[in-house]
Amino acid sequence: MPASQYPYTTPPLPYAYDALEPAISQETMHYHHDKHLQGYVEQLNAVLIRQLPYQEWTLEQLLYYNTSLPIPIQAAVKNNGGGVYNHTLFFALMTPGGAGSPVGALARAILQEYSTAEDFQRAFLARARGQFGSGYTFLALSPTCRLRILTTANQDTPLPWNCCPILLVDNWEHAYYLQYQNRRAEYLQAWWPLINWDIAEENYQRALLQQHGT
Ligand code: MN3
Repeated sequence: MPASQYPYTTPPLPYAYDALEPAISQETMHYHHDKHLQGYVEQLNAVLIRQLPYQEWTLEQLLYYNTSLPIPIQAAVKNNGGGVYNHTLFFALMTPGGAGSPVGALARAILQEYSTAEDFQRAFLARARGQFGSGYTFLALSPTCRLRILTTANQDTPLPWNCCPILLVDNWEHAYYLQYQNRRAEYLQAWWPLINWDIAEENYQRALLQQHGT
């Protein structure tokens, strides 16, 4: 996670705004990155500006230990910090063209948990299609190092459940409505081939280290 401490900055996209076309339009990427993510960054900084002790915490700590924060700032930190965390992961996990299918140790772990890569894809996309309201669908590593498909509402992350995110998709309407209107299933089908499986593998390796260390 780049710049994961106060003051937060908006990480630039690792590709051009139009690089994911036609699956995700340049206009969608401009709004999503420059307005939505930028907004979460600014609001998180505004919440923390007078919270000196918590400026020293990492973004992960703010989310993981959210209920240890002063009650008046808990919700704002969870919502805006989660918005920064989730969007940073989400944008990094896409790439023009995509790598096609899982690679490395993550690919082997997926085959252990789901019998084929296609079964995993079906299960993941079914959860994403079926999610009620705004939120995310994650592939995450459980405390016992098992792969789990999870959904969170709003900008919540799986961190408070001791689960480390590996892959996620943004199911908020702002992620697709300009292009797909209410057709979330079409958006999800178009998103899948964009997944940067090299980054997913990096996230998996980091998650393994984190879960073994706890
Ligand atoms: Mn979003």
